[in-house]
Amino acid sequence: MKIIYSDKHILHNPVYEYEDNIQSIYLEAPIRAEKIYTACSALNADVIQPHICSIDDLCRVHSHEYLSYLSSVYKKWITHGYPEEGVIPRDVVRKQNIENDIFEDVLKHTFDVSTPIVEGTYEASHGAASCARSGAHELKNGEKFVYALTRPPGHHAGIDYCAGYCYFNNAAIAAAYIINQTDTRVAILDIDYHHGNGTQELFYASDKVFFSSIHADTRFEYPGYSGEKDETGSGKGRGFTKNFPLPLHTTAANYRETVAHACESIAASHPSFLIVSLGVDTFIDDPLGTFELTIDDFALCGNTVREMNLPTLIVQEGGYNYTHIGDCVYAFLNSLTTEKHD
Ligand code: SP5
Ligand code: ZN
Repeated sequence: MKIIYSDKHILHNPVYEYEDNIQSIYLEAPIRAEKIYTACSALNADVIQPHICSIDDLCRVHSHEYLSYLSSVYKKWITHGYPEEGVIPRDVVRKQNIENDIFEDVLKHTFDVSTPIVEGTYEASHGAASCARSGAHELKNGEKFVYALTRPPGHHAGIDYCAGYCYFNNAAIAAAYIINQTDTRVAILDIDYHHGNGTQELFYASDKVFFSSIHADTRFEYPGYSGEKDETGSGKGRGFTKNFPLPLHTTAANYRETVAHACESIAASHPSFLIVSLGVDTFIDDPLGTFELTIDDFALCGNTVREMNLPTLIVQEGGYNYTHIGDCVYAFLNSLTTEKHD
C-alpha cells in the first residue's frame, strides 16, 4: 500500500467555527491528520509526498472563478476590515454601505458558517487535492491500494463553493483524473457520516462515475438537504447515483449490512477503479456523529471493500474523535490487505 501525505495541511488552522451564531473551537484541526499519520506508521506502507497538482487537475471539477476566489478572498476580507479569524459569512459581521463589498462574493461561494477561509486555506487545500490526484496517478499505474491522507476533507465541496470543512473536492478530483487518463468508469463509495452532497452533485449527470453514499438522514443532519433514496442521477447519469440514508443512532450490524448492499450496487455498475471517501465520524464516540461503529467494525467494512477486488484509492474525509481517529483509519486500511473475521 502507498500513503500520500503532505504536511501543508497545517497551514489551514482556523480557530473558530459557528453554528446558530454560537462560537466553538474549530473541530477539523491539524491534529486529526497528525494522529492518522502516526497510527498509519504501523502499516507496512510507503509514505510518499504528492506531486503538486495543476490548475487543470483542479478545474476538471471546480470553476476557474472559484479558484481565484479561494486564493484571493482572505486578503480582501481583512482589507475591508472584516474579522481576521477567517472568512465566514455571518450576518452579524456584515458591514453596511461599503464600496465594492466582498460579502456578496463570500455568500455566493460559501455554503455555511463552518467553513472559514484563512490565509493558508488555499495552499493547504491545494496540498490535499494534490494527495488525491497523486493517489489517482498511482492507481492508474497499477497500484492496488492507495491511501490519500487528505486534510482538509473534500466531499461537501461543489463546483464553486466550499462547505462543511471542505474546499476542494479531493475524491472528485481523483475520479476526474482517472477518467481523463483511462476513459473507464470509476465508482465512489462515500462512507462518511454526512452525505457527500458535493461529490453527488459534481457527477449527477455522468455515467462515468457511479456514486454511492451511506450517511445519516439529512432531514436530521448536515448538510440538511440531499442524499435521499429517490436521488438516482439525471440524464445519462440516471441510475448512477445510489443513496443509503440511515436513521440517527444506526447500529454497527445495520451499518455493515448497508455497506454490503452499497458494494453490491457498485459491483453491478462494473467500474474499473474504486474511490472510497472514508469518514470515520461514524465511530461510536465521534463528537458529531450518532452511529455506533467500533474500531473492529471499520476493519469489517474494509474487508467488504477488499472483497470487491478493485484497484482502490481511499481518500480521507471526516472523523473528529482525536483519541481514536488513528485507530479507526488504521483498522480500515489494515483490513484491505489482511483478512479479518467476525
Ligand atoms: C467532512 C465532514 O465531516 N464535514 C462535516 C461538516 C459538519 N458541519 C457542521 C457541523 C457543525 C457542528 N459544530 C460543532 C461544534 C462542536 N463543538
Ligand atoms: Zn462527515
